[in-house]
Amino acid sequence: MKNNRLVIISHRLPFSFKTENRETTLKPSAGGLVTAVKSLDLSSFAEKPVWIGCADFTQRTWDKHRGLVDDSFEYVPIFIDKQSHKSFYNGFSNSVLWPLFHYFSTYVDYHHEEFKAYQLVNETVCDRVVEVLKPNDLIWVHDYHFIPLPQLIRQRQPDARIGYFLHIPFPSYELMRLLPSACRTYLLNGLLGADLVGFHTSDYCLHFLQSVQMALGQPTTFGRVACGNRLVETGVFPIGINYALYNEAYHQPEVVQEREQLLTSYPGKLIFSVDRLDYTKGVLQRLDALEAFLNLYPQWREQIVFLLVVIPSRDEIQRYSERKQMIEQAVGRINGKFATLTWLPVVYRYAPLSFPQLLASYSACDVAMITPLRDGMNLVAKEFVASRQDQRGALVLSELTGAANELGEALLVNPLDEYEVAEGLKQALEMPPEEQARRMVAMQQRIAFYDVKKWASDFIQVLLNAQSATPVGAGK
Ligand code: GDG
Repeated sequence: MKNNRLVIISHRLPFSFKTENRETTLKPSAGGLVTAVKSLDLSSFAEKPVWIGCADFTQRTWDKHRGLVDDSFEYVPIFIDKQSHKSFYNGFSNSVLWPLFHYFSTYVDYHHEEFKAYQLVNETVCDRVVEVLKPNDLIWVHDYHFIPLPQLIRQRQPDARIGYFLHIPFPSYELMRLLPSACRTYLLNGLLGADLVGFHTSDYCLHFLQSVQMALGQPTTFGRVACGNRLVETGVFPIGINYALYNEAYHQPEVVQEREQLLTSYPGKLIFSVDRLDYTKGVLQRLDALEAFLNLYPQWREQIVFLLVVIPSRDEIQRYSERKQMIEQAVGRINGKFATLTWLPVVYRYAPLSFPQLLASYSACDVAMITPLRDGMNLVAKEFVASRQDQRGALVLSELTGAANELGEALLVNPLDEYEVAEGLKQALEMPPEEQARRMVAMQQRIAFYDVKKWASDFIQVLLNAQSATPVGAGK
C-alpha cells in the first residue's frame, strides 16, 4: 500500500454545509460508508487519499467555506446541474435500481430519459476522476449510483486498479431480466470494468455471476469472469461496524443520562426500532405484527411500549412521502385501538436521534425489532448487539437482511408473516436473562472480530492482489 494512493468515489462526500442566520457551518455525515472509510489506517498509503463525490452545495459555497473541512482527505466535489441530478438520483437510481435490487419490481418506474441522465452523470463523474488520477492509484467505487463507472474509467485508463463495492443486494437474474436488455448489458459491463467486485453476501455474489452468464453469455469460473484479456475477481465482504465505538459508548455520561431517562419514562418492557423512511425497511408490516401481538396476547397490553423511530429520507419521491402517511395512519390505528387513559402502545418519532440518544435506545430496550423486507446488510442490528455491554436484550431480526447470515443467534423471522413476527416478539420478551446473554455474547464475538476496519482492509488487500489489469497469460 506504501506505493499507492487511495481514491474513494461515492455518491456524496462525507459532509455538507448548513447556513443559518448567515453563518455557515460544516455538517459531517455519519452512516456506514463514512465510518468504514474513516476507520482505515490512512498512514499505510503513500499520500493523502482522495474522496470524490457529487456536491450538495454550490461551487460558491465550496470556494468560500472549504477551509472548514478536515484535511484527512483531498475532497473533490463534482457539481451536477439540478435537473440532471434529479433524473439520476430520484429517477434511475432510486426509482429503478433501488426497488429492483430490493425485489420491489412493481415499484420500478423506468424512463429512458432518466437512464440517459444516469449515464450522463456517470460520464461527468468519470471525466473528473480521470483528471485527478495518478499512476498507482487504488480506486474504490461505492454503490448503485455508480455501477457504470468502473468500465467508464477502464476505457480511459486501461491499467487502472479499480475496486467496486455494492452496498445493497444484487438480485437474482429473474429481476435483472426485467430491465431493457441494453440497460442490463450496460450495467453488467459497467461492473466488469473493475478488477474486484465486492458484495455483502455470497448469495448476492452468485446472483451477479449468474446474471453475467445469462445476460452476457460470459462464462464464470471460481468466482472470476474472463473479460477479453482480463480476469475480474468477485468477493464477499460483509460490512462491519466500529465495534469498540458502540460497545464503549455504554458508559459515556450522555448515553448513561439518556438511558436513565428512557428507563424512567418506560418502566415496562421497551421494544425499539430505527430505520430510514423506506418501503424496504418493512415498518408497516412491523406495525401489523405489533397489532397481531396485542390481539393474540392481551396480557401484554400496558406492559410494553414500542418506540418507533423513522428517519426522514428521499421524501421528494412519492413512494417515500406516501409511506410516511401510511405509517402515521397505522400508528394512529393501533394507538386508537389499544391505548388506555394512562398507556400508549406506540411512541412514534419522525426525526433523527443524536448519537447518545440512539445508543441509549439500543442499550435501554428489551427487544430490538429489526424487520426489513430486504436489506443489503443492516447496520442497525449490528450496532444494537455491539452496544449491549450488559449482555441483555433480544434481537428479532428479519431473515431477509444480509446481517441474518452473521447473526444466527437472533430470533430470525419472516417479516411478511405478522404472526411469525408476533411469536418472535413474544419469545424475545419472555427470554430468560441467561439465554439473552448466551446469544448476545456469541453475536458480539463475531461482529467484534470482523469489524469495519477489517472489512475495509480486507477489501483493499484483495484488490491489491487482483491481477485483472495484467493480460491473462502474461506473467500469471
Ligand atoms: C445501506 C444499505 C447496508 C439511523 N438512524 C439514526 C442513525 N442511523 C444510522 C445507523 C446506521 C445507519 O444510519 C443505517 O444503516 P443501515 O445499514 O441500517 O441502512 P442504509 O442506510 O439503508 O444503508 C444497508 C449499508 O448501506 C452499509 O453497507 O447495511 O443494507 O441499505 O449506521 O446507526 N444515526 C444517528 N441517528 C439516527 O437517528 N446518529
